[in-house]
Amino acid sequence: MGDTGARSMIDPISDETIRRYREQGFVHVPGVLDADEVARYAEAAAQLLDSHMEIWDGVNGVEVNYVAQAWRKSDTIRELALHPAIGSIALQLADGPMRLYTSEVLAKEPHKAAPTLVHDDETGLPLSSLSRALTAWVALSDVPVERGCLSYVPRSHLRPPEHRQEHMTSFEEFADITDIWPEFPWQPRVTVPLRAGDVAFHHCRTVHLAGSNTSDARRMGHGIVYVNADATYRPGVQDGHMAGFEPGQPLDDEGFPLITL
Ligand code: AKG
Repeated sequence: MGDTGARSMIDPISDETIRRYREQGFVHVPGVLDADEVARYAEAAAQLLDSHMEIWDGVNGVEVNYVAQAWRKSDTIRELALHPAIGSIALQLADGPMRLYTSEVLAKEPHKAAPTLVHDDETGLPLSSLSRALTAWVALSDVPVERGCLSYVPRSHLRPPEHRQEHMTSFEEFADITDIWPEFPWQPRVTVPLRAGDVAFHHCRTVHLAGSNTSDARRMGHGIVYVNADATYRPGVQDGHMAGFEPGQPLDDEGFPLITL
């Protein structure tokens, strides 16, 4: 499915990988981080979970234990969020100027975590102008199917606006996917297990979900959210860190660094 083998920081990705991402709305890139990097970032992520963990208690019960704005809370996780190899792939996939918006540590505890509900990321972002926005889901543990890897609906990022929920100002507004896209139950899904160090990228309009963790080990990942460089603030959910921003105001370089190759 994806590129193969470990990569150096400035490797270009193949045209085929880019084509598949644009067509399908997600792509799996193996071996982006080496074993030493995985060990270091996994330790930092575990420390953040010990000190700052929040609980995503969703429609399915406890779906994910997470740390919001993780890159602002740990220098090591900041380094991961700004990792040149991951940022470079994101830029090549997006094909336009991008900035880092946020990052989250995303864990599922063994035998406890429920499936992650079906959603796309655009709905929950308090921003406008998200045509190229994407998430890099970095595996900091092996994530086989049994540990709750993500599944994606191919081409769902291309569905028309009437089948998307572009924005919400409170979680009460969140619409079940079948209400806004009645064809959803009949769409094929692609389940993408990851080895530690692999990264799966998905467009912000790609419909996705994750399984429960029925294994004996914690599932741990780090989601890095990149947005169009000219994205602007649109009051919405999870916007506590945007205090002082006016509606329509562009993101600044200091709080939301530009990604460069
Ligand atoms: C995302 O990164 O967009 C997710 O939805 C993550 C969900 C999960 O980690 O289970």
